[in-house]
Amino acid sequence: MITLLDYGAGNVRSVINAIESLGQKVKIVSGIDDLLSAEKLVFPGVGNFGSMMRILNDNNYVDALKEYLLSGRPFLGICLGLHALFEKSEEAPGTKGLGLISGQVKKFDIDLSVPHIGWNGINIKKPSLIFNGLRGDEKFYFVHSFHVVPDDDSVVLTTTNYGIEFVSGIQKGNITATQFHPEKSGTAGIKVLKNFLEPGSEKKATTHVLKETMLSKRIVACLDVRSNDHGDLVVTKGDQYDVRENGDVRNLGKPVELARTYYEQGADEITFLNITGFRDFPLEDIPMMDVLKHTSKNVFVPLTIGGGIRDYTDKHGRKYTALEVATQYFRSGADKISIGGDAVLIAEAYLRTGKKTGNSSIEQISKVYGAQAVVVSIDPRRVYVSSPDQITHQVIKTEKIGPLGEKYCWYQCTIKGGREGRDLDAITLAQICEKLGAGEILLNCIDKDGTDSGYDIELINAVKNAVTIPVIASSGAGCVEHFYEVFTKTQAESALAAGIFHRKEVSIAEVKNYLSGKVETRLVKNN
Ligand code: 1PR
Repeated sequence: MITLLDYGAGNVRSVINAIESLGQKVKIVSGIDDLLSAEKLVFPGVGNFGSMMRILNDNNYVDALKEYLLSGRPFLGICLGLHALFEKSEEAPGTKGLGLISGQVKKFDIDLSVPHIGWNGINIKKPSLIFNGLRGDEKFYFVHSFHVVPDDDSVVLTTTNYGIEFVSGIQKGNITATQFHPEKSGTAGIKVLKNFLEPGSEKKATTHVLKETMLSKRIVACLDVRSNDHGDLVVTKGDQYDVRENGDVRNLGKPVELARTYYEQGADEITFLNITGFRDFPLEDIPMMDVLKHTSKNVFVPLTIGGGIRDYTDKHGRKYTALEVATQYFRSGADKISIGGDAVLIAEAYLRTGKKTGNSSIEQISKVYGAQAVVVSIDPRRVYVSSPDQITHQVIKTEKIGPLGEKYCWYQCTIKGGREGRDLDAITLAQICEKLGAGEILLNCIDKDGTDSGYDIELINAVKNAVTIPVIASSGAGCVEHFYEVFTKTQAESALAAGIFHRKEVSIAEVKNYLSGKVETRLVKNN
């Protein structure tokens, strides 16, 4: 029996699913006695150091947890479960950590995008049972803005390079903790968990020693989901956001099955967009929750869900906050949520007042679950202008001359699935959302969606250069070369595609094989 300490934030379901996939049972801590009597304890966490320690203190878990850690019984900490072991964190100055490892947690101070999101390697510094059976060149999934700095080098188990060489794993006696998420790291991560749950006796040294690890560019498979006219939940795909063909909603498959297929092909992430979420209430949309629950049972890469994340009043007058909606999604197996229409309205309000209210969905979800869990999905449409002074929006000079010979354009934000254009440009939206606490931008483009004509490089560069958070380029991929183009002509961290994968024109494995040797990616055969 594995005991799991769930302090109420982030996606513990995926850790439970990963452990259960290895045939083990999980008991969730519901009181101090569960901690004290645990045989093997896993402490996963995403979110904020301050709120984690507050919850541990409020539940009187701190002393029991320390007692467990000092007892010599096996412990695996993941992400914040690693940070908790340290004395303090720059994420919450003044808040004390458990202090079992001397040192502190610091914010990344680098020129690269923060959070550090994605698949990166590890340099294994000492033999450990948890790496038995691994070669050492596998990639693992990271998502964090802070990293640990132990005082004593002897506890360092692994390091990873991202602007600096930082400590990505520690081991001290019975205590093992990783910055990366084994439960989200495909088969390599599952192997690490298995080694923790059923350790052999022999520490086999890994055979591959990396000099410097590299963050991979991510390939994201996107599943636009909605009910068709017969009431079945289907994966659909639009052509410039029009998902109907001869009057019917295009049906390209079943969400859970397709997600599993893409996971097996090597998708680094799966995104579900509930594309009618703007008009329905997601908490009444039980099938969508079920999609997440079933998918997260056997898909061990990050899952993002978008659609309908906003404050809502139901037909009985009960009010729900966007945070409550997001919490249900996290509890169902999502690692990140994506906010579309609501982000536009929030940014418009911010532009009117110039003030952060702290009440917006972006701020609230980011505060509780961390910036890395909040993606803002932008649905812009290109609008040509003959001169930049014609409008107040951020305008770019374009090489694709407009129909009336215009040399400039701006990207107008839309809401309600592209149905309503707003007086806000995509660059400004991205900048405001970053300020309010978003951790990533999913940058669609209505003009390119479903066209197979390649990504809108000008749009991606304009937005990427305006923010410091990672950007997922989306819309228009029609062949493997388009992925190469977006990664070499822009600094986007990820490329998302839908149609070519659903129509089986190109598989994810083919994209990765094409990029191999040209662009850093996670090759499935290596993981
Ligand atoms: O506004 O918070 O409820 O979120 C709704 C979400 O649903 C938004 O993220 C919005 O992008 C999405 N959405 C709404 N309507 C549509 C539609 O297609 N009618 N889909 C829609 C957006 C675009 C991408 C697509 C890429 C790649 N889909 O998801 O997957 O363009 O496609 P391609 O590779 O085939 O070119 P809210």
